[in-house]
Amino acid sequence: MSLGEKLRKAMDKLQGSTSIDKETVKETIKELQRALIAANIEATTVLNLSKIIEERAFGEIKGNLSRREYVTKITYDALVEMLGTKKTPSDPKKILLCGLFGAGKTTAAGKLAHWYKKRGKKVGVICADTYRPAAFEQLQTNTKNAGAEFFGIKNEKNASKVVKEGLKQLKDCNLIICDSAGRSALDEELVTEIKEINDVFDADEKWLVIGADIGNLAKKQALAFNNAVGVNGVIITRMDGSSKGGGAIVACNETGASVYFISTGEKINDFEEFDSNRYLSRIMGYGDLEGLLEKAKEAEIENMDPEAMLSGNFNLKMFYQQLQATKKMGPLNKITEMLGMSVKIPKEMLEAGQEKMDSFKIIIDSMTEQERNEPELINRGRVERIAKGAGVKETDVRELIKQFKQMKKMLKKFKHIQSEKAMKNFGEKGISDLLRQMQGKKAAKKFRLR
Ligand SMILES: Nc1nc2c(ncn2[C@@H]2O[C@H](COP(=O)(O)OP(=O)(O)OP(=O)(O)O)[C@@H](O)[C@H]2O)c(=O)[nH]1
Ligand SMILES: [Mg+2]
Repeated sequence: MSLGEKLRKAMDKLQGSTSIDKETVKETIKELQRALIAANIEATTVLNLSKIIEERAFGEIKGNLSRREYVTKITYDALVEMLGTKKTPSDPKKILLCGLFGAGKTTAAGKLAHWYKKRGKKVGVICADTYRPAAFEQLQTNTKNAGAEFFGIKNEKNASKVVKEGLKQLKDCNLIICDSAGRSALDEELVTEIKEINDVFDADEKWLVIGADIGNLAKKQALAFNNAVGVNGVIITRMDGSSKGGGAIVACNETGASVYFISTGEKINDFEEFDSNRYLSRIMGYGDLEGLLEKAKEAEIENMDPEAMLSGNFNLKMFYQQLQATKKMGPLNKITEMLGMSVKIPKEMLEAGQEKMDSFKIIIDSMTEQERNEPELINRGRVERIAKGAGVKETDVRELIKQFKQMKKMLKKFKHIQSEKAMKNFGEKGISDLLRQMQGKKAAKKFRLR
């Protein structure tokens, strides 16, 4: 039985029991532990996961979920966390690929070049493998297939020299990928070479390429390469052939180096961004969980904290949530209306169709975490990059930012008026009643405690 099937079996235990009590949760955890230990996942990680589930299982349920749905959801979330939730960097400048013999570095270099090129980057690839005779031609072909620029010096033995020259030749590229040579083990020779390359190349991203078949041994390798050059990301290859992929992913995540991509075959398109949620639902065959997760997400929106929105830290994530909530129940409009205030939500915002909402979501997803939190950083260059990444027009990105700014301005006004006028018109109880109606008890209670 694969890891996915075993995890599924543990979750089914939860679904099959008549009531959810401490005993059921304990049984589920035990089953999960068996599945994870059998996949050679480290005991500390397994215990950590068990503790998280135990602690959260009887917490306060948000929204309209049953206890069974709630425990399923927190268990699923804990597994997703274990697999890592860091997003693939959207704007890397230089990526150094390292790894042992035959791990799939040269193949991954071409796939990465293709992946980022499709997202609007001008990509160059340097062949710093001066060790294996056919490396030059192999990488040159892969790069050509990706539609990226290639640099290498045939018969040159000094890898650092190639990198130095490559950086000069590819200076017009906004992403440079460097493929390095592999060895059968991380020996002194390889460490010295990769360190030298790293010094000259000065990469912002240093990614280890490993095959899924090594399972939890991935941890040892990730730590060793981390010692040599400071690995911050991982590409796991041969996910098509192995059942140990889960072990390798968890093992890398334990070292703090997140899995960014998985490779599922030899062809250029057999490559995807790693998404722990998607991965987990796939290995567990959990299509039916989608509905539940969607329901939980809606509950989160309904539980949005109005105070956080008014705190001045309003950002694009909250904007998106608010747009969804506004569409559903129009809460802000209702408040402003009832308070007799002149601030109104722009009509186009309320009338945004589902298509627009989806496009806003893709645009926000294409931003970096920093951009989502500090949208004022988004200048012309960034607009261009985000639009390319999201596959939309630049005017769409600008429209989103415009609407965000309008809402932020409105919230500022609202905060100002809220304290003076609201009290006069409604009194404290009136407002908390209104908030309770719209956002649930918690928000109302918070308001009263102000
Ligand atoms: N099935 C499968 N094969 C892969 C995958 N990735 C790479 N390969 C194959 O694995 C072999 C080795 O891949 P390379 O990209 O040359 O590996 P490398 O790390 O550059 O190897 P060295 O440069 O010799 O260290 C090739 O035959 C690839 O086609 C994958 O995800 N799945
Ligand atoms: Mg190679």
